[in-house]
Amino acid sequence: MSIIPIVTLPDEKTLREVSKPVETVDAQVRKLWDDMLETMYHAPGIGLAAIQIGVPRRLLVIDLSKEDEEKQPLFVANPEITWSSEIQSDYEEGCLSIPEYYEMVTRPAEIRLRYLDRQGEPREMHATGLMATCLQHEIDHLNGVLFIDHISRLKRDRVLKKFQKAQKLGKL
Ligand code: GNR
Ligand code: NI
Repeated sequence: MSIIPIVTLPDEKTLREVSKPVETVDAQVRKLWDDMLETMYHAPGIGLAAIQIGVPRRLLVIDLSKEDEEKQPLFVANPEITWSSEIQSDYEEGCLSIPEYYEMVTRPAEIRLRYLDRQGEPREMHATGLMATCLQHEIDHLNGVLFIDHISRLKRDRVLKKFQKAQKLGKL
């Protein structure tokens, strides 16, 4: 397994890409998932989409376990949200591709999901709470969407400008 550099703003060329489905869950996909997981644990973060390490495939990993608990990695390929609750919930989100920026985001509180698991078997799951938030955040990445797209334009433009400026000053 390897730790791979995470793509951050202002690299919107990469982060805005729409990722393509994987055709089969093979050894290459499992290797990519393992690298994503190691990169995510190292960051540290609770979720990671493949595009965040520069690979435009519809793959993500999530692990919500606490530091003192056994790890609980979730490997997801080609996710599709089949249902979202009318009820919304607010959560303060962050993103490894937008370091050190946190903002409240409103999303459906519960979702149902179809995806392929680590064996390539189709699965369904119902997610609530942080898992529902995190899955929606990661699936957004697969579609080139960032959590700042769910906040006010003023705040979004301010964040984008900050990262553009930091890069110009050689601080990224
Ligand atoms: O580590 C992460 N924490 C987080 C917190 C609230 C909502 C979403 C997330 S996902 C984020 C890692 C990341 O950027 N995944 O794409
Ligand atoms: Ni993110």
